[in-house]
Amino acid sequence: MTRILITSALPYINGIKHLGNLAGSMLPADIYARFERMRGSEVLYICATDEHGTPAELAAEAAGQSIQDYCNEQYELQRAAGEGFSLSYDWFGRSSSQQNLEFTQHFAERLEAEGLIEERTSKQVYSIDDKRFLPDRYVEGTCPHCKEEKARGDQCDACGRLLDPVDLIKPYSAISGSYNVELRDTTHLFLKQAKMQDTIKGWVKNSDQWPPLAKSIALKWLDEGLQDRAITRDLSWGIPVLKDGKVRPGFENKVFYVWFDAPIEYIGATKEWADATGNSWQSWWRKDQGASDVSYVQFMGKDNVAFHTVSFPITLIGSGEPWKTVDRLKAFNWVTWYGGKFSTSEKRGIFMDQALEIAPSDYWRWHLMANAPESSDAAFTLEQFQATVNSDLANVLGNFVNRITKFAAAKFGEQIPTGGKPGDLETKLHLELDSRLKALTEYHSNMEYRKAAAETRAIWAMGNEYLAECAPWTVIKTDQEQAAMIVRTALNLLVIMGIIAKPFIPDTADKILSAMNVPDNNRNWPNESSRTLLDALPASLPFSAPEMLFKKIEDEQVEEWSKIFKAE
Ligand code: B3M
Ligand code: ZN
Repeated sequence: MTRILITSALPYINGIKHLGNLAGSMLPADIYARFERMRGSEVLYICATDEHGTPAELAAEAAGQSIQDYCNEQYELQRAAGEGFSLSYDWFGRSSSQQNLEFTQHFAERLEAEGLIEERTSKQVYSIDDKRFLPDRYVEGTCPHCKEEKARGDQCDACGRLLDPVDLIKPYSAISGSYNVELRDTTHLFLKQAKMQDTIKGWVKNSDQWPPLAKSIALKWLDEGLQDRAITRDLSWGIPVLKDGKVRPGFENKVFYVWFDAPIEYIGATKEWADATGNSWQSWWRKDQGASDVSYVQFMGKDNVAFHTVSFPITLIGSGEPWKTVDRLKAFNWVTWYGGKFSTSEKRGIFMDQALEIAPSDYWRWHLMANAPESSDAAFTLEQFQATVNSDLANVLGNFVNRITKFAAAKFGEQIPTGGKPGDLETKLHLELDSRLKALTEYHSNMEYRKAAAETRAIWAMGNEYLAECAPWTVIKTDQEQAAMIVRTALNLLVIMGIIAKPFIPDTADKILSAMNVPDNNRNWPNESSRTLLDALPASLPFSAPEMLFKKIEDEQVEEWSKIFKAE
């Protein structure tokens, strides 16, 4: 059996994520996990909240809460939002866990033993008024590249460049707003990334299963030459830095940098899962303990690629231990809000909890993946959301389910009718279905979500086309048996339509399959010829016509939502 480890980038703890975050990591990972489970792979799908670093501290401060309380509360909200979107994590952990602390300290110790870590003293921004160093997002100022005036110390949102706080022009404290800052010496652990340049380059070049977007970002990064980087910070919230089992002298007020411990939490969360369920985490992560036959797939937005293709692999490979590294990495561009940015701080766009208040999760899942930001950014608009839901879900799928189940129930009662022999139209149907199912399976395996959604929609549309061609409502006037065969074929087709819908719209798919009385163990990904599939439902099996599956989105709703969410 194929064993597949799936991780989606860990959402920061600082507030519920918006639809763009969802579409660029958690949702596609869930679709891949569901598809692989359906075809019999042993899947472990792991995610967690990313709880350390300055984003968490600043958000807690703004909320007037202690950081621990803030994280506890936000973790619950994010977990609930994930559940609301039917994200089928095997485990949703927390990077503040004891497990992650232990792994993070372990890796630092290994890297130091391998000669890849050393203490270095460098200049950092210090706020005289706040009486503290200002790492990363604690300092803001003018971007040296694009001159944006509110760039953050770690990254400029305007031009997307990663920054070092000391490079900001006119820096000021994000805590007090004070410009009374200076550069002061401070000592940190540095990871000697430059030393790993050739090893990592060789590893990236050998990674033959990465889609182009991930590979080009990694190679660009490597071509610029790897820089050594500090992996500790002058902060109190985070994972303590040890030496020989005790706090490292001089590091009493320092912790590991969030980007050092966050990817390690993929392993930490796996151990959280293993500890809670009595499973082995080693068989997923240690190549000397069974993980060499695991296929490891990561999902993330494009801004996270460098950390996953360069920094985290340096941690894993540099440790000198046989850790599993990523085999396939699926990266996404941005979903934009009417062409502009979704923004957590400015509350621009729709957030996961708000989305569920106005429409069922399947509507969002379908729309976001049918328009996934794969080859370029994708603009979200409420008008397009309405159009996709109404046409694909209500008109194509919903309409077929409704027509065929109502007609079958009215003419033959609520059970699969018997009699009649399949003819030319059924042969044509199963040939087309065979080739479409083959294409669909390939798109899912290749993690090509726009194409997978388009193919899914095309299979749904086959139902309405088949009925239009066979016209059972006419046939039944003269040939009861022939009409029974058409209805039976269409009901079998409906089951296939429900099964292939599952990765994208699991809640609706289950409604369809339950109405058709398809047992759980018969809901696997189709891999036999569709000639068999189109005659799979046992004669006289009872079914019930499902209630209306989708409600069309009306223009008035779009208008109302546009006002609430400042759509422009
Ligand atoms: N939390 C950044 C983000 O949410 C970061 C990802 C960590 S993945 C290990 O975009
Ligand atoms: Zn900039």
